[in-house]
Amino acid sequence: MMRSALLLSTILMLVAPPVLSQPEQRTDMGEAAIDGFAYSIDLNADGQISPIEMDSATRQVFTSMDVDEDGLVVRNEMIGWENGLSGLAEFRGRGQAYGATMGLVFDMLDADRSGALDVDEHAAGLARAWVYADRDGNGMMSVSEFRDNFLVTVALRTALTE
Ligand SMILES: [Ca+2]
Ligand SMILES: [Ca+2]
Ligand SMILES: [Ca+2]
Repeated sequence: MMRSALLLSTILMLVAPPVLSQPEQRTDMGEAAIDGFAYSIDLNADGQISPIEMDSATRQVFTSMDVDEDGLVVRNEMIGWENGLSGLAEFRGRGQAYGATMGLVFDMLDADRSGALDVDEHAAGLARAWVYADRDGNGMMSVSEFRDNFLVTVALRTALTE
């Protein structure tokens, strides 16, 4: 728990100072991709990502990251995920930052430090991130909470732009 909290604060420190959302960010490819993730997770399009929607998304993501289909996701599978933003990061000369930041996300999700995630470990870690992102505590992660406070989103933005 302490280790997770430390990694999370490390990642959050990387984005300090908090960037106020600016209208032109929406035309940024990274921001557009983040919005695309939000809309694909929000299956019933109510602007809120429920725990069930989150869990369903994490399981789909896990399957698509597990390229060798051994039921485990290792660090390089997460960093190289084809639906992630590694291509955009490379294009911007941010490949190294992307790898390092996604490596931190991997470490945070790898609760038992085995060097690999199983599907439930991955889902449980992202469920914790969901709880953290629900800043107003209303039991739902809104799309804006997802954009601004969800660990993976924050990490992706950091990797691409900071
Ligand atoms: Ca929803
Ligand atoms: Ca695998
Ligand atoms: Ca909320």
